[in-house]
Amino acid sequence: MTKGGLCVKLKNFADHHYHPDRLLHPLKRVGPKGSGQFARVSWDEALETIRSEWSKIVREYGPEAIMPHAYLGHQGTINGLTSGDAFFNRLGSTIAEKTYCESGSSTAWLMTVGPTGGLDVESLAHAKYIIVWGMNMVNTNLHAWPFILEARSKGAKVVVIDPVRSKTAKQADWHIAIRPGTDGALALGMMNVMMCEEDLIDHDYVEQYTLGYEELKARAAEFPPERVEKITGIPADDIRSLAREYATTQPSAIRQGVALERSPGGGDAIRLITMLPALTGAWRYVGGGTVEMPIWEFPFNFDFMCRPDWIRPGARVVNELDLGAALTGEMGLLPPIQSLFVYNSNPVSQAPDATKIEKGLLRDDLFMVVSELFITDTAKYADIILPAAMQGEVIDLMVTWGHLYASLNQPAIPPPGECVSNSELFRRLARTMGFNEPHFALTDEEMLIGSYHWDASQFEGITLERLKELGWMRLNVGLPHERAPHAEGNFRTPSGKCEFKSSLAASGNFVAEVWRSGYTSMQPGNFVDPVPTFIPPGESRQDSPDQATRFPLNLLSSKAHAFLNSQYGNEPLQQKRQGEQVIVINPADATSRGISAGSYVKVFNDRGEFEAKAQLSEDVTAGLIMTNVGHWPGHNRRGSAVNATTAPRHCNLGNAGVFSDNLVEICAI
Ligand SMILES: Nc1nc2c(c(=O)[nH]1)N[C@H]1C(S)=C(S)[C@@H](COP(=O)(O)OP(=O)(O)OC[C@H]3O[C@@H](n4cnc5c(=O)[nH]c(N)nc54)[C@H](O)[C@@H]3O)O[C@H]1N2
Ligand SMILES: Nc1nc2c(c(=O)[nH]1)N[C@H]1C(S)=C(S)[C@@H](COP(=O)(O)OP(=O)(O)OC[C@H]3O[C@@H](n4cnc5c(=O)[nH]c(N)nc54)[C@H](O)[C@@H]3O)O[C@H]1N2
Ligand SMILES: [Mo]
Repeated sequence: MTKGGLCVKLKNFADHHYHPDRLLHPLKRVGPKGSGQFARVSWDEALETIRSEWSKIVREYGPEAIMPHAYLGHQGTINGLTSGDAFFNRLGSTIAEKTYCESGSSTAWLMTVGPTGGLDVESLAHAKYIIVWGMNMVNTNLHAWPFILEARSKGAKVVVIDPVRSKTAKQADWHIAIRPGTDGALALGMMNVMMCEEDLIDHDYVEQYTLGYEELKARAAEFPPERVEKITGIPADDIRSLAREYATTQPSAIRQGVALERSPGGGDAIRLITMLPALTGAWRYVGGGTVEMPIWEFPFNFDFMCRPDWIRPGARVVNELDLGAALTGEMGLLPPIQSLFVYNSNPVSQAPDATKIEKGLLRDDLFMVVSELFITDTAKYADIILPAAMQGEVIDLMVTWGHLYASLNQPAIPPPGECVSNSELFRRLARTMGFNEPHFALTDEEMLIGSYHWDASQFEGITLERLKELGWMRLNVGLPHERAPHAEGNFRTPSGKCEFKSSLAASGNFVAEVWRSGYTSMQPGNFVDPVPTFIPPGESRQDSPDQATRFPLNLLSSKAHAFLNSQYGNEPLQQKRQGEQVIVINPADATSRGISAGSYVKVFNDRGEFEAKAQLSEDVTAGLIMTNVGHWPGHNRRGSAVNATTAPRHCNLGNAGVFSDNLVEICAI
């Protein structure tokens, strides 16, 4: 897939394995909370401490007083996103809803086209018009870029829609600078041109393979380009040109980025964008259509992985993005969270409202366990730390975010010291807690076998044995130069059509089950409009003018080029490559605040603050500033980073985070 190329962030992968700071043995806290003073203990002592503390908590408060917290540290099938779910469901703990990323996008995608992989990024080579929408592809999805370059060498036009003139935008034929959180309005404006002003619709396709055209047209009629210009900041005539070019240059393709979900209306924006190729019939062509996350072609057996059958009826669900409020008591949880078990995640760096999380983690009555590779800003607060194995040390089948291959990760070296994989961690914890179910005695390979429906058509010809020989295999979903998965409809929604009017919406808001430990919540009363619309940002100069008088700048936080979220942020060569935490600011905004290039500034709002070095650039328009997420707060000046300022609110679908919806002020220091 990468044609032999390696992401910059993985250039020093071997150094990472042999990093002198790597945790090799269990530790227990010996100083005050958060002091970072630990002493080595045996695995037996660590597990016995967990057993006795948890037993006490369960006796006094019940098992829901224990909460896991996990996300994307490991990206494999048995050590990644769903690892540990079965254990915690069996324990009866609070269910942690894991919606840091993709839950909004995927919920929108599933509502509109169903669990399909969509357009293969390799097929982009055959497209004539390509929109990269809310994604800094050159940074975060580099393996797809060569296919775009190939298309362009054959004459394709490349458009990037991004508030920032990102690395990717700089390489585009056309950069459309949109106000953050207004992508839904732009999609509706394009639809207005296509459906109302001009007739640029493939009526035959719409007739056969879609549901709710008239309702969508009525919605689009509310969004003429002149109105959309006011919302998005994009000139009306540019909206017209974009709609016309996109609809009439086939095959046209849209690569959607996760940034689209990071605003209050992100879910509906993604539904609207996902509908565009059905309106124009772009799905008819190889290289036409849209792609969000093709993971849906993997035939997971979530029931096996997560064991939702062990969830007690009415079990409590707490969203991980609300961790601060959950820990400090602000949420008023009964029973309160008395123990937090963190693995595969680094919330002090990656979760919103991090200042409040740190306050919660200082609670003396909170028993905190962390399974980690390093003493991160989060692990620093633990009572017990358990050493984890790295990806190069354990077997797993890697799931994909941007292609259609199954890759078997086979251990290159054994784990050092007393490090264990997440799968082994939960085997040990289950034994410690006396859980005798056969599930907890499965070997890694047995878990891998159980985690997939190997007889599914996508896995035809694929076996664990063949993967061991070959390393990777393409899913059986058609070849990139032939694949047109929805040329004849075949959407995987309840109606089998692309749903402009969602039949799932009628059942209320829902979070796609993978983010919920296999627990699907169809909460009545949490109503989603069956026909998507534009939902304005929560924090912006246009939408919250009062707040904007104190905090007039909208702060975006993109992924760092040299880090993977916060991973590799402690790797000296990677740090050198990334440089220190900077804040990119328009010269006009800098001058009016007396900020000069290269000076340090404080970025702040009511939630918190961090410091960064000012970089003056026209890459951001006045009113917008940008920084990167992933620098370790503890390595920054004053020990904090961007998430000290971000808000723990949710996008309208999938309870995703709204990291782009953030007003701040900055000042020279
Ligand atoms: N190097 C590197 N690669 C990574 C990662 C990493 O940490 N480092 N992380 C991985 C992960 S977990 C993920 S989820 C992906 C995410 O990868 P992407 O989908 O690319 O997401 P981001 O980097 O958050 O943002 C991409 C662009 O969206 C823009 N943006 C922000 N808000 C909006 C908005 O409201 N509308 C529009 N149109 N654009 C907006 C930003 O300016 C930015 O240029 O990257 C993955 N790849
Ligand atoms: N401001 C802002 N915040 C964001 C985002 C943003 O764009 N802006 N993006 C969000 C997104 S898209 C994502 S995906 C999240 C990511 O949030 P996280 O998943 O919390 O991010 P990571 O920094 O990768 O942290 C994973 C931790 O797991 C550890 N780890 C790695 N492998 C293993 C393992 O095998 N076992 C165990 N036990 N631990 C392991 C790593 O050392 C690391 O400390 O961040 C979100 N936060
Ligand atoms: Mo992510």
